[in-house]
Amino acid sequence: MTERFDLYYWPGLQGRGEFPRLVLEAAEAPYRDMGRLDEAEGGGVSAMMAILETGIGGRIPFAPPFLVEDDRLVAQAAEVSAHLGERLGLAPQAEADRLFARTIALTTADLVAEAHDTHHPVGTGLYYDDQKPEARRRSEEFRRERMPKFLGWYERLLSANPSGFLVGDRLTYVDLGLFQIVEGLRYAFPRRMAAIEANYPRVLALHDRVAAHPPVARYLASPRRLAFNEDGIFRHYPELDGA
Ligand SMILES: N[C@@H](CCC(=O)N[C@@H](CS)C(=O)NCC(=O)O)C(=O)O
Repeated sequence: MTERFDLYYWPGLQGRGEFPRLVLEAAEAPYRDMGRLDEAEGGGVSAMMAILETGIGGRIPFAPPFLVEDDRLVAQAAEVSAHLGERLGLAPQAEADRLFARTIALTTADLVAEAHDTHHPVGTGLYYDDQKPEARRRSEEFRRERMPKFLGWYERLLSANPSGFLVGDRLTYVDLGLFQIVEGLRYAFPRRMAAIEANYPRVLALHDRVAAHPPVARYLASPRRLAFNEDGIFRHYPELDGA
């Protein structure tokens, strides 16, 4: 094994690539962010498209993000994050905790998909402008029902664990995922988050603890951390927000 990780994701946005990227950064792992790497160095969108076309040894990912490590290829943001967490010391030790961490990661991926669908409820391939009324309806329901349900579930997990982490007694990849969820929801739905986030004090405390983790803090202050924008999963369209 080379111990070098190649992460493939679209350049110019955080998107789902941010979940595995945070794991690599928190572990200070040697990695190449292939979508953002120059074509001359074997990166760029064309390198990503080539793997989406032909795969590596017959392993063809359906969509980014995906990770390549020698002849290994892992796709799906939750699966890549779990794999990296387990490889890089950012996963629980006990098997029961490792399994439950995967449960959390997949639930976080569900939340990400629902956040995406607030602005693309009809079709991923259609423009936002062509699905605005549906986006408004979907966002209302997401803000009213789904945000409290998901955030309340994370809060209950944290209430049940005195360490202040989601699983076990140390930082893991699922804590990094929850950090990103709070960041994303604050960006996309600032009015709604301002109205409800105080109901989730343990979630906020974990968010702040992750942000202060020195490798994460260095990453967040670096140019590698892109700003949120309206190409990603979490988009700020004021008409979709509300208290
Ligand atoms: N369930 C997958 C979804 C992957 C996904 O939808 N990737 C987006 C970018 S965030 C994409 O490029 N999709 C292309 C497509 O679905 O055709 C995951 O969590 O990684």
